[in-house]
Amino acid sequence: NQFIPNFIKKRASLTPNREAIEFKGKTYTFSKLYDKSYQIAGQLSALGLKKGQYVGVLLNNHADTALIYVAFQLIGLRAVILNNRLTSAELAWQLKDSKAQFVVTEEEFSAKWHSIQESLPNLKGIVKEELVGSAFIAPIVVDEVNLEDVCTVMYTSGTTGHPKGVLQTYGNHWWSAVGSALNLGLSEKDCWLCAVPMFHISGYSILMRSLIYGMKIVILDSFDEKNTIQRIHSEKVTIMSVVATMLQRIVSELKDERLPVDFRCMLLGGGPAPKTLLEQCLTKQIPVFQTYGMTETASQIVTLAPEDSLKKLGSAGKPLFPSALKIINVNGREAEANEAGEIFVKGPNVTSGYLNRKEETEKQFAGQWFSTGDIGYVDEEGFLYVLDRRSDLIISGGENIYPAEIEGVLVSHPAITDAGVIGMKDEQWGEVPVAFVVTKDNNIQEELIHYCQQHLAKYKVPKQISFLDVMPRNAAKKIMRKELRKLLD
Ligand code: S0N
Ligand code: AMP
Ligand code: MG
Ligand code: MG
Ligand code: MG
Repeated sequence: NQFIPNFIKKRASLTPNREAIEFKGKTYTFSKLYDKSYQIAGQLSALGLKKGQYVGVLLNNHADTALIYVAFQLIGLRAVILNNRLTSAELAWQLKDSKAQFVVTEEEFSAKWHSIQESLPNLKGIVKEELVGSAFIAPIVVDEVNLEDVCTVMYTSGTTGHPKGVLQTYGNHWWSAVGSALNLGLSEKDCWLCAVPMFHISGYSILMRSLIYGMKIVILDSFDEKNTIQRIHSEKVTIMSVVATMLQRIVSELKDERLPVDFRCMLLGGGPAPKTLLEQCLTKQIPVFQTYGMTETASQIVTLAPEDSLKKLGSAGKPLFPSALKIINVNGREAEANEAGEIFVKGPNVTSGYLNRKEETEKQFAGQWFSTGDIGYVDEEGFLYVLDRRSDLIISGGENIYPAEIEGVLVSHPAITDAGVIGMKDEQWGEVPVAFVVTKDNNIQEELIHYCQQHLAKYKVPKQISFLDVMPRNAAKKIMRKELRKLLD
C-alpha cells in the first residue's frame, strides 16, 4: 500500500491563492475550494455518511459538483457517479447494483429522484440545495490517501446488457493525470475547459488534473459552440477536452476565425475521429490531439504527442509514459507491425475491476493486461490506429450504446418476439442506433418508440424501427449484424 497526501489538502497548502475553478463568472481559489468542500464534508458527516461508503451522485456540471466531489475525497466517500441523461429506471438499476445507501442530487432532478425512490424506498436522498445551512460536525479528514482505495465508480455497459461499475482508485486518477502531463506538458498558463460531462471520466479527470497540477479549470454547465469559443478567448483557455460531435460544431461555428495562439490542445477522445474533421482542423490551425481511452483506464491511455500530430494524422498515438499496450491477433499471438488484433492495455491507471463482479473482472484480464475488446493495429513506429469498437458498441456523440441493452428492452415488449440493433452512420452524432424487430403487429412503431423512451435514455432510443419476418441468426443463435447492416444500404 502506498499513501500520498490528500489531494485538495496538499494543493491548498502549496498554492492556496491560485485560481482553481471558474464557473459562470465566479472564481474559486484552491484555498476556497478546500474551505467549501470541508464545509460540505462536515455536513455530509452530520447526515451520517462515513468513509468507505458508496454514495450515488446525480448532478449537473456546476462548480458545486466539483466541491461535492472534492468533499467526498476529503472524507473518503466513494462516489458512484451517475449519467444524468439516463432514465430513472436505468439510474435505479445502477444505484441498486452499487448498494448505495445515499444519493446526492439536485432540485432539477427531483422528478427522476422521486421515481427512483419508488423502486428503492430505503435509499436516502440529499438534495444539494438543502445543504445550505444544514447541520455540521467536524469531518474526519483522510489526511493520507491510500492509492489503492476506490475514489469513484462509473458504470459502463457490456455485451450482456447490464452495466457494470468500473472501480477507479486514487492511484488510477493520479497516474492518469501524471501520464497526461508527461505527454502534453504543463505550463503555468494552462487552463483546461470542461464542457464534457463531469459524470464521465472525460470530465472528472479534468477536475483531478486541476488538483494535482494546481491548474485552473473552467466548467461549463452545458456545451454550446458559440459560448465555448467566447470562453476560450475570455478565460484564456489553453486546453479543452472534446468528442468529435463537439469539435465538429466548433469548427463549423469558427468559419474563418482562428482560436487564440495560446490555445494549444484540443484533446479529442471518446470515439473515432473522422479524417475529414481532422483535416478541417489542420486547415484552421486547431491543434488536435487524438486520444484513446476509456472509463476503465481513467481517461487517456494512448495519446498522440504534439510533435507527431501532423505526420500521424488519424493515429491515437503511443501509450502514455506509465502505460503499455499490445495487440493480440486472431491466433492469440502478439501481432506484427500493421497487423490488426485486439487491443490490450496495462498500467497504473487501469482499473482493478468491476464493483462486486469478480468473475467478469477476471474475464477481462489476462494477468496484468486488460482486454479492451477494441480492434486496432500498431505501425512500425509504435503508433496505434483504432479500427473498430468493442462488442458491437455504438457511440453517439460520445455516449455509449450497447445493442444488447436496447434489444433487451424491445423484446420485453409483449408484441415483440425478437429484436436486433445496429449503428447507422450519422452526420451529427457519428452513429445512431436503429432497430429491427420481429412481430405479428406491424402497427406498433409509435408505441414501441414510446415504450423505449420510458425505459431508455433518449440517445439510446432507436432512430428507426424496421420489421422483419425472421431475425438473421447464425447456428449459434447469435444475431448476424452484418446481415442487418446490408438491409440499411
Ligand atoms: C455532444 C453533446 C455535447 C451534445 O449535447 P447537447 O448539444 O448539449 O444536447 P442537449 O442540449 O442536452 O440535448 C439536445 C438534444 O440532443 C440529444 N442528445 C444529446 N446528446 C446526445 C448524444 N450524445 N447522442 C444523441 N443524442 C443526444 C438530446 O437527447 C436532446 O434531444 P431532444 O432534442 O430530442 O430532446 C453531449 O452529448 C456530450 O456532452 N457528449 C460528450 C460525452 C462524453 O464526454 N463522452 C466521453 C465518454 N468517454 C470517456 O469519458 C472516456 C474517454 C475520455 O476520457 C476522453 C474523452 C474525450 C476527450 C478526452 C478524454 C480523456 O481521455 O481525457
Ligand atoms: P467509455 O466506456 O465511454 O469509456 O468508452 C470507451 C470506448 O470508446 C473505447 O473502448 C473505444 O471503443 C472507444 N474509443 C475511445 N477512444 C477512441 C478512439 N480514439 N478511436 C476509436 N474509438 C475510441
Ligand atoms: Mg444543448
Ligand atoms: Mg461511456
Ligand atoms: Mg416480448
